[in-house]
Amino acid sequence: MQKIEHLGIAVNDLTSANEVFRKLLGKAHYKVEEVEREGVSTSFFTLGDSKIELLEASKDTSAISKFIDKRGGGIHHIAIAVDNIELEMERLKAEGFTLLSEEPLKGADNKLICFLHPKSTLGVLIELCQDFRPA
Ligand code: CMX
Repeated sequence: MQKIEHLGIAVNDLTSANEVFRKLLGKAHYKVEEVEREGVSTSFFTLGDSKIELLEASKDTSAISKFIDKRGGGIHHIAIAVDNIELEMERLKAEGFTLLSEEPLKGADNKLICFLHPKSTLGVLIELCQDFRPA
């Protein structure tokens, strides 16, 4: 486990949230990316060695849509950078954590990712992510 790679924040409206975070951080987001499989539109801001990811639901069935309906917007997940996601998944599974996928998935911002169920991590949704540079 290396560091907090990013914090994910669920928002109702990405355009107005980008503006709030532009004012807050004093700089604009560096990318916007759709993650079709997850039904989300995302934007990323750098913050020192870490990042902030804003997430807006692009489908009613998205995890972000359900989260916002239940809890309103706010911190949705903590993403931790790892060197070898498959080894970490194996280790965490053996430690009794519940993984939300059997294999790493392709996530936003050139990452391989795997989520851990918040019921197994004290109510906090954790994402593992490893850099992924397709050849
Ligand atoms: N943080 C903490 N708790 C959360 C949570 C979150 N982000 N999302 C859901 N929960 C809690 C709910 O509050 C609920 O708790 P209670 O039973 O105490 O009410 C419980 O988990 C079950 O939640 P639910 O609303 O019934 O939703 P599901 O069980 O259908 O799904 C989860 C929950 C975590 C399995 C699902 O949201 C998931 O698979 N998340 C991972 C994928 C994801 O979040 N994708 C969006 C981001 C993608 C990206 O970053 O690119």
